[in-house]
Amino acid sequence: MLLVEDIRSAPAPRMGNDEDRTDGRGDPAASVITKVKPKTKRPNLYRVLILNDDYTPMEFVVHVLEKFFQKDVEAATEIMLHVHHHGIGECGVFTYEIAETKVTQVMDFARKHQHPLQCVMEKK
Ligand code: TYC
Repeated sequence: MLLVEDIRSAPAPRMGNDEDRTDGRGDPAASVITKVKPKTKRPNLYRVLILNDDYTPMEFVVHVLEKFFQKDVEAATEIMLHVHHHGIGECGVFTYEIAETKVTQVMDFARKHQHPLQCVMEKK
């Protein structure tokens, strides 16, 4: 015959390993709440800028903006004129490696054509 005392004194049903909610420090009542942190990180972004000078032809700067920054002739002309009047202007915003590549491409292209055009990058 099964008595109610037998049930009361029986060990508590055991949890499976993956549902053990104790904190591992001896208090079976303490729960461990683990927060799962979403681990997507936004990349650092860098502006690529060109600088004005007195010698690089306007048409060459427009060509650079079309060739390396995928600008149409209207957008390229607007950026070139902004740089001509204000001394510096933004060609685009990129992750580090892409920005570094653009700067190198522009500097190599300017040197090859013997123009003093300067291109730099700056962390946003
Ligand atoms: N100032 C140059 C000129 O008058 C034109 C120019 C524009 C040069 C933009 C560089 O990044 C530049 N020929």
